[in-house]
Amino acid sequence: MKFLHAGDVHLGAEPESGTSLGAVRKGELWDAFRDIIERCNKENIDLLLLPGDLFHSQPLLREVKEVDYLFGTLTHTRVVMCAGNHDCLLPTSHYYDVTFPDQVTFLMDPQTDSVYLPELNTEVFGLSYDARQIEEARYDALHSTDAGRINILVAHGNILCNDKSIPLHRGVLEGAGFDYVALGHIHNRIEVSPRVAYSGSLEPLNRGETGAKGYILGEIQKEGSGPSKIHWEFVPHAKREYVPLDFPVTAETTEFSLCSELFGVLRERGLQHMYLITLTGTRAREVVWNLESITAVLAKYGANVLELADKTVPDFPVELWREQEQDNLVGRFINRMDSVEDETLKNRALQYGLQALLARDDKR
Ligand SMILES: [Mn+2]
Repeated sequence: MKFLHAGDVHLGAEPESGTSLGAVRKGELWDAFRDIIERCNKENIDLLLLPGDLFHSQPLLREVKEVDYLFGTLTHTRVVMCAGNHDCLLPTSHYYDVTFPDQVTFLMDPQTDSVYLPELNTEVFGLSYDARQIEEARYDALHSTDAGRINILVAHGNILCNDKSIPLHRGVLEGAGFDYVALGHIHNRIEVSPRVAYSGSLEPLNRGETGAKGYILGEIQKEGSGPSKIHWEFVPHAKREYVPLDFPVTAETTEFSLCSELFGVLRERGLQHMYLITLTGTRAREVVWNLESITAVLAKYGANVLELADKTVPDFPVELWREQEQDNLVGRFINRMDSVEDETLKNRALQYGLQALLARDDKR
């Protein structure tokens, strides 16, 4: 039985809204979901598991209808889904206004629900959020009932901390007799155990969601009532990643050379990605980076630099000034810093102190 587990699709979200990427990203979230449906068809996936937050918020009617249409294009795959905290089943939910095709099961009961799919000898358990916040450990009551079947749980909750969503407990999940537990809610991919996993978000939804995003593709083999064999892997799929990047400069780096070198690195890593860059290292002391203009130049080349921070320090000739400037404040400051024992602290104090002194005099 081949399954595809896609958690936290968050359709309708607009990451980077208010920037030039906003509308693009909103569309890419839908593209990513369409890709999933296409992959299900191409590879004859038996079961698509959507463990909540398919939508980012209460879906619009036209959005539910789009999903309904896409589900209708599935040629082989059965779908089991539930509502998470973001798309919870409030009485006014447009989820109630559409009847998904027969191959889709929406586990809507807020306490305990399941569906048996005889052609797959598989029973899928789960429940749907009926409120944005639920602190009761509702999944703790769910367990497999027939060891002759493949038993799967789709669950939306938090195994790491209490964030007013349903708390999950590793021991309980592992002991409830499930062949696989498809988790949603945490946007990082987490392998809780060989049979319990978060796929993470399908696409990164904010700048904190760095690294590869995608879905889980797996297969379960079961014969008789003995334990099943399972194999699954994470498949990176997101159109773009948020990439944090430290970029070291030297005293030789000029603004033009920086743009050129940085562009080389970004092109190598992929121009589609969204970069969060920190300049590090030692710059020539006369250099003042114009971060806005660097970002604009890189944008002109087609690179998405969303953040550019300057943590470089100026290259002061401390030893030379210690002698040359000993009769003034600069020299006296350098000599006084000798009493600081911690080398890192001393260097940082020298950098900041000299910058402040020189800015005051504007001499150098
Ligand atoms: Mn959630």
